[in-house]
Amino acid sequence: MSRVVFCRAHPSLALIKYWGKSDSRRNLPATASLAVTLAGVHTETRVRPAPADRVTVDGMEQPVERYAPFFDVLRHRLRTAQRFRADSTNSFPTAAGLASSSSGFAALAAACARMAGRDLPAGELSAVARVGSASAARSLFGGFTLLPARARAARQLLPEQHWPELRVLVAVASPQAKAISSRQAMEATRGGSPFYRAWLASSGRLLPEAMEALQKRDLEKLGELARLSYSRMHAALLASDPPVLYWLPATVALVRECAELRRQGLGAWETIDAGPQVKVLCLAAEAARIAERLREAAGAAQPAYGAQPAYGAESAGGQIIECRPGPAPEVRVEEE
Ligand code: 2P0
Repeated sequence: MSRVVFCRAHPSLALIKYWGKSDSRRNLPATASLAVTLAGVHTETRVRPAPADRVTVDGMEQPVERYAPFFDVLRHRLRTAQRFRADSTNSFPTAAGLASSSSGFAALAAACARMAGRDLPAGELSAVARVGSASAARSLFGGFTLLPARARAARQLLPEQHWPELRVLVAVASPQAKAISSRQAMEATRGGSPFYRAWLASSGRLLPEAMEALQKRDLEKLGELARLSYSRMHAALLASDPPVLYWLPATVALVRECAELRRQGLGAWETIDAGPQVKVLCLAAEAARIAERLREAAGAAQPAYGAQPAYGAESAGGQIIECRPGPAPEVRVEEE
């Protein structure tokens, strides 16, 4: 019998976005991010001892160099020479702007620490996960989280029970992996967008108001601030040289549908990450009605040029995944 460590972790959706690094080598964020950990979507990772580090995601071997800085810091922090084999699966499209790297590195950090026989505090695991992906620092905590600018670790602001009626409808505009990673796109924005400095300044101004709206469970206020955050992030991206545009026709259709829903008195506020998907904040009582409208809007949108057949029948129909504030990663030891 051999020991396997299993971890299920949930992606972290930023309402106020992290976009840009203050230190690329250490992977420190240039902007503070305010996020919610999402139940309803997850990464499941199984870790075993191995002669060399190896990672698969949904059965696909991952490039070792992408994981090397993370494993180096992990081993240093755990004071071990252990190498790991990790096999991950996502319950949602990978590398498509659904924050698979947040839940992925969070699960990996938690599972490897347990395999090495060390249960580090969540704050320490958060700092290790951040080296893999800064958003993963937030996924080590449930509920509502903050990763301050230039911070090495995230922290929990409020538990998931703070706002049990909150829903996030994830509208999948395309399940295809993105052509440009968020890391590349962030660097492109920092190096080539004249709006980068304005983005940093504006992001810092949105944060205190957003924290207050979250504390008060004021969805309208929080939703409007989340809209400003993603819109300004994408405006800076679009002004990069060369420009980066993650949006597809279904993305635009979904943004417009949210505006129409609000005009009709329904509370639906969208946010968009480094990909074409649209995530819509709403309350449980209106979630089913809003989901139906989003499905219709995404389904009616024209497919992306040249993106058939992956952007075909099923995806163009607009898959909607209903999420709610979720828990911290769950870790357990299995025998096989
Ligand atoms: C976020 N995103 O706050 C922002 C908003 C996408 C848009 O964090 O370079 O995979 O690995 O630290 O965390 C996606 O980027 O980037 C991301 P790295 P990450 O959730």
